[in-house]
Order: sequence, then structure tokens, then C-alpha cells
Amino acid sequence: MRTQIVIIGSGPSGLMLGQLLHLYGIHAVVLETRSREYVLGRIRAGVLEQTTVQLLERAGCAERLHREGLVHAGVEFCFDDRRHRIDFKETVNGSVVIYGQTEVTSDLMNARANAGAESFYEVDNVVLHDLDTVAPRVAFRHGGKNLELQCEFIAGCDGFHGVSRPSVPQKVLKTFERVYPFGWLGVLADVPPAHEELVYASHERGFALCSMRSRSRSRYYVQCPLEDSIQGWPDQRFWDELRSRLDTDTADRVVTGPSIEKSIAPLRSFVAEPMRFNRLFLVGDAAHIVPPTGAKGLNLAASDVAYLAQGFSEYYAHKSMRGLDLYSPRALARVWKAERFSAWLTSVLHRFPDQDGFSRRLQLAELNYLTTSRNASASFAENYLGLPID
Ligand code: RFL
Ligand code: PHB
Repeated sequence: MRTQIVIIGSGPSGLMLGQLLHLYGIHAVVLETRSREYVLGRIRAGVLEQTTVQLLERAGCAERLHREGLVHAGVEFCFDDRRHRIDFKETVNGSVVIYGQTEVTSDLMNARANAGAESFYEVDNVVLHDLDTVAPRVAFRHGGKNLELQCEFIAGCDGFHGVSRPSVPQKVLKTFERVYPFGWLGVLADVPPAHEELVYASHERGFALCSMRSRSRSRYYVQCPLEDSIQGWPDQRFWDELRSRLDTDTADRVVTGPSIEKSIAPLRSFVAEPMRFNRLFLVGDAAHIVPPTGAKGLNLAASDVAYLAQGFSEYYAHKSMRGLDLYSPRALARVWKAERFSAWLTSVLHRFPDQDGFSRRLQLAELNYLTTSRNASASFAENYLGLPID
């Protein structure tokens, strides 16, 4: 089989890229190890930057997002038993949209199916060949058959545990990593959110986050030890712990109910450089991970796709490699700024095992400064809403 571009992975980055390429008239095939249902069952991101929304508009996949997404013009920080609001309109005249990654993925999958574009789900043994030539190949197994795709480029959109990054020779890639000594325990429940905007809480007992998916579906997180398992967190313990980390007013407004999903995610900062090896391009989580504190993972995947789609469109329209040559440096410049923001926010909001009274006072001073200084609030808002894709 032959195609112009093989996209490995059907997460948001693979599907977004696939949709843009389809609109540019570039032929691409998507390979995914999991089933469609499994991919749609993963509960992950919830906050979309304006640039991500614009990219989904460009991909023709923003109609439901505009109908159902919740536009948020501020966010709240909770510390010292009080909430402190940062107003996005006042500081940087912008907003974010609350719309689940599951919904983004579902809209993109439907668009791909409607376009009749080719995808293979539940593949295994994916192997990348001849990456150092102009005619790379991807071998895989599907439905009991060994198949092979010949192509011109490969987009590695297969997440942190995928096959693309390990296919790059070790001596070519430089990796940078920070692993945090805690995780996030997340619960999804069909209860109205405690507050109309997101609440990020920094408490002696640890971090907590009140988020949502809609006016009737809440997403909550509490920081937990890495060794914990969800069996040790029955619903009642979760709700009690969440309330104990919030100010009294928000805690009183938490409506509890049975969890419909519960999972623990470790926190990590990671970057692989460069994001390209000859004709293989690493995209999204395949190239970088941020701790979820800054809500940047999905949005970085989207900006990578914007840069790469532009590179492919220039290549196929004008046979110019300029955009593709610029892909890794342009993407990395934005990635590192989001890494900085996410690591900083993580360090300010979480309880660290070795934390003493002095470092706690510094955290509180930082939060106080952040929420009372116009300049600090504006700098936060500028980063949270997303730096420009230039
Ligand atoms: P994905 O979503 O991991 O998709 C990769 C896909 O590749 C498949 N795959 C393979 N396919 C073929 N062959 C192979 N050998 C393969 N190996 C793997 C996988 O099955 C999968 O379907 O990566 P992508 O597309 O780069 O998207 C990245 C985002 O999913 C991720 O950055 C965000 O979810 C991170 N994130 C958040 N990002 C935000 O922007 N805002 C948020 O509010 C936010 N909250 C979060 C988050 C991530 C979380 N977790 C669980 C890590 C909250 C959490 C709790
Ligand atoms: C979420 O709703 O899942 C979410 C929101 C904000 C974050 C992380 C996750 O910073």
C-alpha cells in the first residue's frame, strides 16, 4: 500500500493533523493500536486555548464545540481559606473554552469517517523502516495480516509510550526530564460543578482542582502519593479529601455523587530534541510531556500540528522544505515556554515531600503576588490562555 503520509496514533494530534491534510488534499493513513471505543474512553484534558479552538475551526470540527463548550473568562486560586480570581478579560482580553478531549477526539473521528479517509484501528507490531531515506515504510499487523505502507513522510503522533520516538537512533535525540514525587487522582461525576469557573487549590494537605466538562458533569482532582491505587480511594474518601483542601465556601458547594471514572496519573515534564529525524516528525506527547497543572498538553499537541501541517502544505504545494525544516525549532520554542509555565505552576501549587515551613511561606507569597499584582496576573493569563503560534 502507498500513501503520502503515515500518521501513527489516533489521539488528538494524529486526528487533527489527518483532518488538516485531508482539507489540503494530501493523502494520509492513520494507524492506531487501540480500538476507537478505547481511545474515546480516555478521560484527559478539558481546557482549550483560543489557538486550539481556531485550529479546530480550520479543520472544520468546531461546530459542536461552539454549541456545547463553556467559555471561561477567569480562573480562581484557592489558598488561605479564600478564593482569589484572575480575570482573563481584564488582564489580556481573552478566554479559554472548556470542552473535553474526548469530545474533540470524537468530533475529529467523525469528520475523518465522513471524509472517507483511511484509518486502521487495533493494529500491532508497528515498525518504522528506512527513516534515513526519502521512501520510509511502516510495517504493521492488522486483522491477522502483515501489511506495509510506503510513504513520503511519517508523523509520530503516538503519545509518550509510542513506537515513533524509540525509532530515532539514541545518539540523535537529547531528552530532558523531571519526574514529580506525586500524582493526580481524578474523578469524573455527573454532578453540577462546585463553582462556575475552575478552582486551583493549594493547601497544606496538597493540591486540588475543581474542573468540569459541562454544567452537569464535574471533573475533580486531588494530589496523591505515587504509590496510591484507586482501590484505596473509595468515593467518600475522595470527596472528603477534596473538601478538606478547599475554602469553606467552595467546599460547601461541592455536590457529591457516584464517580463514573477514577484514575491516577503520574506527573512528568519531558522534552525530546529535535522533534524530527529525517522524514519522521514527532508530534504532541510523543515529543514532550507537561504536568497537567497548566492545562497545556493537548494545546501543545495542537500547536505542533499547526506548524507541521503548514510544513506539509508548503511541501506539497511548492515542493519547498522550508516549513518542514522549521518544524522542530518553531515547535520547540513554544514547547519550552509551556514547559516553563507548567513546571512553575506545579511547583507553586503542590505539596512536596521535603517541603519545610520556609518553602510553604514562599509558595503562599507567590500566590498572593500572582493574584494581587496586575502584572503578575497578566503574565499568568497570557501563558494560561496560550502564547501565539508564530
Ligand atoms: P495521545 O492522546 O496519547 O494519543 C496517542 C495515540 O497513539 C496511540 N499509539 C499508537 N498507535 C499506533 N502504533 C503505536 N505503536 C502506538 N502507540 C500508541 C495511542 O493508543 C493513542 O491513541 O497523544 P497526543 O495525540 O499527542 O495528545 C496529547 C494529549 O492527549 C495530552 O497532552 C493531554 O491529554 C494532556 N492533558 C491536558 N492537556 C491540556 O491541554 N489541557 C488539560 O486540561 C489537560 N489535562 C491531560 C490532562 C492529561 C492527563 N493525563 C491522564 C495524562 C489531565 C490528565 C489527567
Ligand atoms: C481537566 O478538566 O481535566 C483539567 C483542567 C485544568 C487542568 C488540568 C485538567 O489544569
